[in-house]
Amino acid sequence: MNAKLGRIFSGIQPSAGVPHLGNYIGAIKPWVHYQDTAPLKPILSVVDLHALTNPKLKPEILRDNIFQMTASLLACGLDPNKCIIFQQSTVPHHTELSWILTCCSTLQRIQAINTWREKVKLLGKEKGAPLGVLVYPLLMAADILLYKTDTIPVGDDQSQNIELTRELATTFNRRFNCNVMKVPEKLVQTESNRIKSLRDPTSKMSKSDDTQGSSVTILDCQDLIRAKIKKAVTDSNPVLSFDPEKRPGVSNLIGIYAAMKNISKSDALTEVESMDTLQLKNAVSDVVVEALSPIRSEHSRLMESKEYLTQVLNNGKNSATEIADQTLIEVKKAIGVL
Ligand code: AQP
Repeated sequence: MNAKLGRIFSGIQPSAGVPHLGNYIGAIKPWVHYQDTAPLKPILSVVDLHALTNPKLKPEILRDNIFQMTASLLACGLDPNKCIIFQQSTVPHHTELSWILTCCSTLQRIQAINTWREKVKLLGKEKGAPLGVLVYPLLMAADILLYKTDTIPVGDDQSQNIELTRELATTFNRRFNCNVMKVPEKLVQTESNRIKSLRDPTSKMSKSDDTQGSSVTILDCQDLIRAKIKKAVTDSNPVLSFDPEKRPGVSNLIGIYAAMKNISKSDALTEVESMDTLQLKNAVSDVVVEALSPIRSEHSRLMESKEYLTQVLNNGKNSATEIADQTLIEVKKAIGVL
């Protein structure tokens, strides 16, 4: 048990129903580890309200994605008896606290966070992007502060949002002369743990990237996995080495190999050093196929039972609401509306 971890909160957007290899390696595998090592049940949210920042997401797709994502998390090994899994919008406290925090922040402060510029670019709507793309860090702050979170495992691209959350917690406590907000610590994933796109290994593997073959999803069949990895962009140097700066494609594959085998990158390099690029791709495909096959069949079994998935989310909602209720009452008393 790692007492330092305290309460962990993390979220995943159901912007696509099924996580990709980056989500699996960078987030879900660590969550499975935390559910056995953290002293309090980790809280994991299917953050559907965040997915609304994508204006292209259709209601019937989102509805299905929420089930698909929940089934994916369970199939990957998350155990509803060891963690709290819930759908964000079923706990309205998130939006309520988000508004209160919006009134504690400034436009200038939010505009200084550069993730919104990237999101606007990604959505391709410089003029028409939803305001949520700008203010989502305040909803994220509410997600975290509502559960008096101690530790937030995040990718380095989310560091600015966590800094904002920490600042908001401190400002709130100072302004309202209270100790309601817990200032969370971030557990930053280094750049080297980021899984890159198979088509462009200089950018991260992403659910919103619709370039064909850019990501492997956890439900891809064996043939598709092998085909995508075979086409992964590498370089013309036949000798393998690990150098994410100069050789992003090859290094990404070595990183995937290491993560799927639970070994260090240097051990992975030792194992694959004598291979050529095609052999490396085959070796990576083998370990990915081996790890994902049972997940794929468990996912399809779980999708047969929507009642069970609904029950898991309902139980999660009840547990999350119990904690969120408590915090929101304290917040309301502090700001003078209760
Ligand atoms: N490429 C990646 N490598 C390692 N970890 C990753 N994560 C995402 N992409 C990679 C981690 O997955 C968790 C959930 O991510 P998210 O759903 O909140 O959205 P994201 O970080 O914005 O990831 P995507 O795939 O690019 O989703 P969309 O396209 O919906 O925005 C997070 O812990 C994240 O660090």
